Amino acid sequence: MNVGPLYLVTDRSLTRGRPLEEVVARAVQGGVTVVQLREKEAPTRSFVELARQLKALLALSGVPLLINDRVDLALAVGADGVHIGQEDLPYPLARQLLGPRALIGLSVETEAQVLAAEDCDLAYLGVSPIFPTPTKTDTRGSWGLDGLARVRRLSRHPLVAIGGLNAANAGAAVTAGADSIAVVSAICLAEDPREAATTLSAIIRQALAARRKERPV
Ligand code: TZP
Ligand code: MG
Repeated sequence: MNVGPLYLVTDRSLTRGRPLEEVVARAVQGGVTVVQLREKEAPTRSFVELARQLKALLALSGVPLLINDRVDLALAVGADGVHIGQEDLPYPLARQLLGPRALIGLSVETEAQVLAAEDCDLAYLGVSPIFPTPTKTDTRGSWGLDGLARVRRLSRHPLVAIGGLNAANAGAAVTAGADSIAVVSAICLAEDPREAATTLSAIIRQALAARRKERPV
């Protein structure tokens, strides 16, 4: 299973007070192809509850649900997979626990991490962050579009670009090598998350089509 071109990462503090399910439902109507539930502060009990709600919501459209960091919660709620970072459960243990069908995405912040990930059976590599972003500040620097292009040359995995991406730069990120664009604020904070997703989806798909034409595989 592929995560598709438009990837929504949730942040309940950036929904303008709207319930997360409402924002996610609208975003899916606009063309989001995968949702990652990311909860850095929530107690386990509320994290599980949210995951259950999103799973039920997403089941209606067949959009996969990934859980950030917490392999145990992904297993508990029957999510489609997890997104792990370099400080989380190591890939082999996540794979062992979740089984061969689970989607596992891994964040990379350095070229050494990109190379180490070649041995993993990943759904995607999260190239993080492309640009500095107020949404996540505990990062070691940013890849930029040149860095993203370097990762493209080094990795066999599909690439999800994240960090500071929006309608103005998503096309350039695809041209540089991203197969999928992940956003938090460009959708969660949007006045109309459905419209924001529709616009982003069109831009990304257009850039992917142009890239295929330019560089047929
Ligand atoms: N990982 C790397 S950057 C980031 C995460 C979760 C936040 C991206 O947020 P935004 O608002 O799309 O820049
Ligand atoms: Mg993590």
